[in-house]
Amino acid sequence: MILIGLGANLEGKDGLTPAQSLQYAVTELQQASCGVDVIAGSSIWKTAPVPISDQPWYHNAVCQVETFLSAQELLQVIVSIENKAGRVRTSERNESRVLDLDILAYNRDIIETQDLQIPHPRMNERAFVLFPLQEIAPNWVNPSINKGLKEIMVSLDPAQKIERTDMKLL
Ligand code: PH2
Ligand code: MG
Ligand code: MG
Repeated sequence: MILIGLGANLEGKDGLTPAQSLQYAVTELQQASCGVDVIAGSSIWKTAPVPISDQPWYHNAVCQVETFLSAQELLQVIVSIENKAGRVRTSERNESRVLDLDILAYNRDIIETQDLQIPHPRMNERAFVLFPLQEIAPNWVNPSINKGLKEIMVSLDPAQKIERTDMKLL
C-alpha cells in the first residue's frame, strides 16, 4: 500500500483555502501525466500545529495511491505539485506551508536515504496522520516497527487536538 499524507495551513495560490489546496493536490496527482492513481482518500481533519505553536491550525488528510513510479520518482512528482501550489521553502523546520505532501509508506519498503525516509519517521507520534489513515487503512502495519495501526495509536499523546470535518479529500 502506497500512502501519502497531505497538510496545509496557509492560504494557497489564487486564494485557495488549506482544505482546497489538499483537494487541488489530488486533482494534480490524478493528471494522467503523473502516472499516479489516487484510489482512496480520508476525510479532511482540522489539526492543531505540532509542536504546539501560534501557527494557524492545519488541515490534514491521507490518501492511498497506485503507481508504477519508484518511491524516488513519486517524490519528484509530489515536490513538483507542492511547488506548483505555491509552496515557498525556507530552511526552517515545521514552518507554516501552503501544501505539504509526504510519502508515508511505499508498500513494505524501508528506505533510508538523504532525501527519503520511508515509512515516514515521525508518523507514529502524529495524530494528524494516524486518524485520517485509520479511516482508509485501519489494518495497516508499519513495516519499520512491525506494529499495526491500532497498537500504534494506543501510544498517541492525547493532548494533540484534532477534529474531523465534513469535507472529504475525494
Ligand atoms: N506538519 C509538519 C509539522 N507540524 N502539524 C500539523 N497539525 N499538521 C501538519 O501537517 C504538520 C504539523 C511538518 O510537515
Ligand atoms: Mg510533513
Ligand atoms: Mg514534507
